Amino acid sequence: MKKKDSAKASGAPVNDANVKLDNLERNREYSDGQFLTTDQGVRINNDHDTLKAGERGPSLLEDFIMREKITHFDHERIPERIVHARGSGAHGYFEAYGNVSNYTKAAFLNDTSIKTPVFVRFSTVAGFRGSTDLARDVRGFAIKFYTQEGNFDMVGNNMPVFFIQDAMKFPDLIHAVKPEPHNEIPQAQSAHDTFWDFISLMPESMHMIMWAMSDRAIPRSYRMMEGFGIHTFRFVNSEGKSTFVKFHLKPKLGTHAVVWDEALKISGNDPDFHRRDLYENIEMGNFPEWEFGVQLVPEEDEHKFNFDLLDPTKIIPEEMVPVTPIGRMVLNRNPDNFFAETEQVAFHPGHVVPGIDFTNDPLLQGRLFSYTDTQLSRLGSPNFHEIPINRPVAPMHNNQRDGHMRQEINVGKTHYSPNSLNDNYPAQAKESEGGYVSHYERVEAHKVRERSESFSDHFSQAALFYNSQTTVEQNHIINALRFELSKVETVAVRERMVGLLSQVDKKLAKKVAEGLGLAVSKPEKPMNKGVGADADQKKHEPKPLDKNYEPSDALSMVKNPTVTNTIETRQVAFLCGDGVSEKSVNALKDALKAKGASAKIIGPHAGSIKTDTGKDIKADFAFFSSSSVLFDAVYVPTVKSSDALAKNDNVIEFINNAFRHCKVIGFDSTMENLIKMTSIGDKGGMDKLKDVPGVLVNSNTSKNFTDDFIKLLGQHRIWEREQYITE
Ligand code: HDD
Repeated sequence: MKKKDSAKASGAPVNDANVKLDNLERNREYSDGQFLTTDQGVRINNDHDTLKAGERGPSLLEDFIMREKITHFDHERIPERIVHARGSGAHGYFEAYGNVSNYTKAAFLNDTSIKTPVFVRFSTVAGFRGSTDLARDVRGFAIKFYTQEGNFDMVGNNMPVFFIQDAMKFPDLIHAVKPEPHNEIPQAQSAHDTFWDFISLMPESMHMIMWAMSDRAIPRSYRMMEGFGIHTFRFVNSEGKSTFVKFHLKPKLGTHAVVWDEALKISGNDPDFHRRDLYENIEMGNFPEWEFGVQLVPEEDEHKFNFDLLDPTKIIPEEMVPVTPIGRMVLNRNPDNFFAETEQVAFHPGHVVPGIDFTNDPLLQGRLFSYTDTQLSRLGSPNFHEIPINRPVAPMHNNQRDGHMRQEINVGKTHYSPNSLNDNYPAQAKESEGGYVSHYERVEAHKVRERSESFSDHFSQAALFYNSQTTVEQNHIINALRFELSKVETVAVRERMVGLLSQVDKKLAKKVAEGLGLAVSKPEKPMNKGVGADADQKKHEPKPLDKNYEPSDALSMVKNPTVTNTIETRQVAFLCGDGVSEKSVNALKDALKAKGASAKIIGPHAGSIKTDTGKDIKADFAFFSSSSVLFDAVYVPTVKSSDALAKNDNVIEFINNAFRHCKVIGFDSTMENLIKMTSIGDKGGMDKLKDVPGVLVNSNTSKNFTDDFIKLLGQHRIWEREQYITE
């Protein structure tokens, strides 16, 4: 690619100053107009044929060009991340609203004139690098803020809690969820024995299980997910006063998911669904945006809650402590090279800047060790901070030296401190000069290997989450648990899980048990095997449900106060055929475009389709290479060859799936013979269709068809439709 084209082609506004992008420029390579060379810069005359003794003779060892090419290829792979191997990244920026200087001295959160560059990587957790995007899984949401005071990484997820309370259990959790060790089955799924065996013995995971079984685990798009820092961190202001803080990101497009049957089908139709969606939208200039917010808790209120702020399996309900917006984050540029940027980026919750500090959350404390350690084996050297995507934009000087693949050429003869030969440079910075000073926290305690008793309420917030959902969302949780546990072969594990669920909600447990052909036996004391051998079992017995929690709308995607009816960036499939009414197509297409959505033309073949006026319109996809699960809604305009559509199994399946997945479906009234062939057809004839939620018929009498279609599309899904679905 030519140098001058790169920013434009990747969707970035060319004049959008981003110091990190300038910082990357010195490493970019543009081969346009250049000769092919070896790694040593020698021009290559022929890289198609090996050097041989005669045209049909043996290859010669002296062929340095062939040896270099093959050797480099042999070493192209690095170990994938042990978790979060599958991911997608993008560049962007963060702008502060400038309202938190009382709480933190972090300049990038206070100075409204600074546009802080960011690189964000979204991921699934369990699957390998090549696994499907639509696995039921937690999504990683990791942000590197290249601030002027050094890099700050928020290494979060799209769910605000975690499975375990202590980092010591992380290897066990991951071993349990990854494919089973004897046969490496299943890929990117928690629906198997070892995962649920572990979970059934770890009641502390129940809150996270509710989130992971909810539709949050199958997002519609990375652009439509919330992000959470999960742990309680500390803000520290210029007077040294600390305030507890939880980080939140709220997507401008709302938080949305697909449905489970759809997720399964997307995995087959387009395993790169989320990756493609992120990439394409950034290329099209639909820059994803989030509002960055914080929940702030004064230090003196630390013990005011009925849970422990240090326990990462707990949220602070937003109704108790509202989220204060403090800035916005926009992603506006795709990486130039997946490996160099998305694969080599290395995040670490321990990368903090002055004004942000840790708490004693034992999960966070363990993470502070793990992330540097893992980069040493994944990226192979303590110099991973020098990889272009990882290096800060803030100046970097220290006495760390050498090691594999060192890039920097440190000039001078001192690399120790104190030194007198270089006036003791690089010099330590006083706090007033921006030196990082850890929060002055008093710690006085016995050395113990123990869990705090204040971490023992494992069910109340699980129940809070479940009770805050709409009936539709609750049903999805029940169905997810049925699906997952029905894949567990060991009946005792299923039974233990039903027992744990009954501690959260009896009706939930009963419905899951029905799906498994089990009865809910009388509630037994839940097992907690996640304690030390000499631990006082009584002390760690899970506490009974705390009934003081009020349901929280912020936990439901449907009732969420930030829910928006925007249809921006949504894609509507237009099922067309030769002789399609140009007027019908253009009417809805233009109306969608005006609201920021788009139409995709699906036809009987690739290439062009002839309209009723003889014009050609380009088909984006063919019936045989597409599926309604890849779109947000479906429209069937008047098509002359309507019989051909009515007889096409792909078209029928397209519409039936859209119906099953509760998507808006619009038909021109002329398409009656097609409607009759679909599962909508048996809902009682054309005149009854107006009673079927989310199915619109466009006739001369229904002037508001486009308005109604757009309004329903803005609801994301027509959940009332689920009454027609039997599973
Ligand atoms: Fe972790 C990667 C998020 C607990 C150990 N983690 C990783 C990534 C995300 C998270 C988003 C991918 C970053 C990227 O895109 O490169 N991890 C979390 C969250 C946790 C959490 C939100 C709990 C609140 N993680 C956690 C624990 C440990 C780790 C308790 C170990 C004790 N995580 C790792 C790791 C990874 C990682 C092994 C793999 C690749 C990497 O770090 O760079 O070190």
